[in-house]
Amino acid sequence: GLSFDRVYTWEDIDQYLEVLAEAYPDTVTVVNGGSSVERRPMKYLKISTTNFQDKSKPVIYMQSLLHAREWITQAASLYAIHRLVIDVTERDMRNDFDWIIVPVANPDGFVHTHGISGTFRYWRKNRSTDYGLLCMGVDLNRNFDVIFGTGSSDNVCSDTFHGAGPFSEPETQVIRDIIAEHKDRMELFLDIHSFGSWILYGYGNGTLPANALYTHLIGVQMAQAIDAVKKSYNPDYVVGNTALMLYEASGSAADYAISVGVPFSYTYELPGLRFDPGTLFGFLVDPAFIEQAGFETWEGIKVGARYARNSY
Ligand code: 0X9
Ligand code: ZN
Repeated sequence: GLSFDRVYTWEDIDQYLEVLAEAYPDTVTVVNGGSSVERRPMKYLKISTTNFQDKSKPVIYMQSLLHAREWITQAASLYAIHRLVIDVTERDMRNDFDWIIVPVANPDGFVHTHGISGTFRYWRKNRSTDYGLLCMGVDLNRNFDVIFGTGSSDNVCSDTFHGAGPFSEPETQVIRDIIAEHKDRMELFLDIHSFGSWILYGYGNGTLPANALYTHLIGVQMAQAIDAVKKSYNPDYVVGNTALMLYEASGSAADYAISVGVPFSYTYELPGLRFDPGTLFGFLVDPAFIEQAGFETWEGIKVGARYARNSY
């Protein structure tokens, strides 16, 4: 297993997924969904006690590191994997659902944030060179085919540049294809970001989905489960529609999942606070907070999963 006292590199995680699949062949499959711009394999785990053959089970999807600099989010995926695969106490979560977990949704960007002496630590986008070399990269969370271009930038130098068109980037194509393959029984979609202690739902233009009330109520239940185990100096999670609570955001992964019929879809923004003494740490990670971040987020995910099962 992993120790939750450090941030792992893309290579570490890539290798870990292979090791898990080999060590737990009955429950874990590693899939290479396609290549990133810089030709890194976009690997993800399928975790299932029935090898995804039992079509009566809901599928839960989660991903992290779609934004390169949001390092703490890997803890949520790696912790969930740990609890589902290795921990004997999570039988229900393992038995009742098929899980798809994409720990590094933006591998090139994430590798770039490890660049020389931390220069590129705050890189957010992918590493596309299609739009010139002066400014590189597309905001992958603006590149999905949903209300495209309304809450994003057409300036390639912007951190929210939407790209040439919907799914212009190989990384979002991979995610699109995973959703398409499983959307018939995908009940819950979770895109883990940081920072701000938010649980957000669509749409990013302020239009509410038909099940917005239920979406909100489940969001509140998830937030309460996290807050119940959080460290007291972190703020409580706030739940709401992205545009109403934060700002307009088009082309997001979570909104795309709703648009193709996934009933419950959330963007988590993990806390940006330092573990101790409680000052703002933003995108930087206090190693002492990593395990707590994974643990408390998992408490929220389990609540979401139970509702997903009951409504399936
Ligand atoms: O702006 C974003 O992409 C997300 N915030 S972040 O600070 N991590 O960049 C929020 C996206 C949420 N969007 C929807 N659920 N519509
Ligand atoms: Zn983000």
